[in-house]
Amino acid sequence: MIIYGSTLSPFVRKTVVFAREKGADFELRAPRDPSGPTAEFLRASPFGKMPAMRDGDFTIPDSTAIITYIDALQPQPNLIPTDPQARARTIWYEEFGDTIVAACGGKIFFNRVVSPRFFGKPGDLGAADEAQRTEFPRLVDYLEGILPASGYLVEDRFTLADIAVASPFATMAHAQCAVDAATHPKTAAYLAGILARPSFAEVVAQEKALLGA
Ligand SMILES: N[C@@H](CCC(=O)N[C@@H](CS)C(=O)NCC(=O)O)C(=O)O
Repeated sequence: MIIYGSTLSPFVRKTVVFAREKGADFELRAPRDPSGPTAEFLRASPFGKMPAMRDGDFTIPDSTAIITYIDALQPQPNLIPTDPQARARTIWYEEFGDTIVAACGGKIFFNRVVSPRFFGKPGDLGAADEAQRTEFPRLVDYLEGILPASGYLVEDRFTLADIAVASPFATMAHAQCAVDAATHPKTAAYLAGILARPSFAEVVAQEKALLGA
């Protein structure tokens, strides 16, 4: 199986960490070369979004679709609960990570890191600061209010919910936007615990090396 993308993207990181936790056999392949998106990446991702995946002749884009495929191929270890309410809550937290957290993170990471480093253009630092000042506090206030004492979002065990929520926070941490343990101790401890898992920590260490951080 080939996963196309860079784990600096929260969606790619989510997919890669899920695949690693499943013990799936995959290769992470760059979606671009110096001339732009590669033809093989575009065959798997018609709109050029990462991640995308190829397994033999089968191709599919989108982190949630790829995760659904991997989970169907390899149900164990179970990371998407089967109990109806726990399953629904897991998908809500995935959506929270993918849309609400990643929307804030995108403004911060794109303008502070991606634009200047990868596109050679100054980012809109005002937009990044504004997102950190107005959007970020709502995210951490929400988590601080709902995090269970177990340190896991659903069923008091590690699930896709934890992967999906922690991933965009890892992206923001690369852009000087981290949770303050003094004001949000539960959220800071929660993210530290999830991101310390080898599936996350090894990937984030490679990203830091790439960014020279
Ligand atoms: N819903 C998609 C979102 C994918 C996405 O927006 N990826 C971004 C990187 S974070 C991308 O490829 N952007 C490039 C572009 O829009 O051209 C998923 O979960 O995979």
